[in-house]
Amino acid sequence: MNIVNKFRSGLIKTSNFLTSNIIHSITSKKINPEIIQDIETTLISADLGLEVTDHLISKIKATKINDHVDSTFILKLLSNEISQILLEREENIIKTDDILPIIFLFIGVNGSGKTTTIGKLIKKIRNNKKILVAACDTFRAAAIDQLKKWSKSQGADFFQGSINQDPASVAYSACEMTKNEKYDYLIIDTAGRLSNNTNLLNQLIKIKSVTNKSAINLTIKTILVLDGTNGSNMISQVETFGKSLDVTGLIITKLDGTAKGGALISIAKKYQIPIHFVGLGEKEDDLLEFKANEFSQSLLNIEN
Ligand SMILES: Nc1nc2c(ncn2[C@@H]2O[C@H](COP(=O)(O)OP(=O)(O)O)[C@@H](O)[C@H]2O)c(=O)[nH]1
Ligand SMILES: [Mg+2]
Repeated sequence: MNIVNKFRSGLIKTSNFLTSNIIHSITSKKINPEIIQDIETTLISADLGLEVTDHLISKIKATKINDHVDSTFILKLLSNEISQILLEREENIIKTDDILPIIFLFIGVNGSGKTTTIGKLIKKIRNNKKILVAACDTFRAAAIDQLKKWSKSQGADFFQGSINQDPASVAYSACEMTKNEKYDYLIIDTAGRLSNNTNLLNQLIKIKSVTNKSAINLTIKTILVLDGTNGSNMISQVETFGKSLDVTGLIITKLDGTAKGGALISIAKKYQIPIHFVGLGEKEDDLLEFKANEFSQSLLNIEN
């Protein structure tokens, strides 16, 4: 399957919701307040958020009253406008001028898809590179096993501490190993659930600070993984994690399982944080580099 078709099939729930409702709304060739209202409701329901919705509606209103308007016209207009918003967030997780080694610190709430995404990411970046994966979710044996399985199957080396060991000390050892054994990439997996948010954040801050100490002058990327099925609730997570940790990039998972995929657009408009990948399934190839045009065209079912 080519990349456009992968986006299309992965985003089908949100896409079907948006396109069928919008097509249904266009009841005349001239845009009238009722049509506008209907489209607005659809955009809000798909979690595009007020800001993006207002922006898109203003663009629809600006179309000339004499213009022959049909659903294809409206879907194309929306796709183009959304694409423009998203283009600014398109950025590879590894840039051509990045100096190796790179440390990726994966953060996010429990179940957001961190471990699975790390597994998929190894396949994306492994091309002749030496990769170490470190299990800093040290509280659950099952979490360590899950990460180990992904690492082994995708060809990365695996580092773990003992169960319940301080995750920051595991991270520190992994950084030292990365330098000493000349790894190109270190990927650190973390826990997403602690007794409360403050504890979780404090622990992540500690992991980051020891990583900084061991890896002075190395590139550290802090990647926040968000569960796309949470729709607009993802925003509060960007706020919470972003406040204490300098988040350098986002990965939004499980967009295959929701009709609220529009929340990605709302986040793209609200935060100047690159979106590196989207997760569109549970398998190893279901992680797609985020592409603004492919994303918006798939969402509104526009042929290129
Ligand atoms: N449908 C779907 N499921 C996903 C995706 N990413 C992860 N998952 C599933 O979400 C669940 C939680 O993922 P996991 O990686 O363990 O989350 P973690 O707690 O953040 O490490 C697992 O069952 C994954 O298979 C995705 O993009 N699409
Ligand atoms: Mg995990």
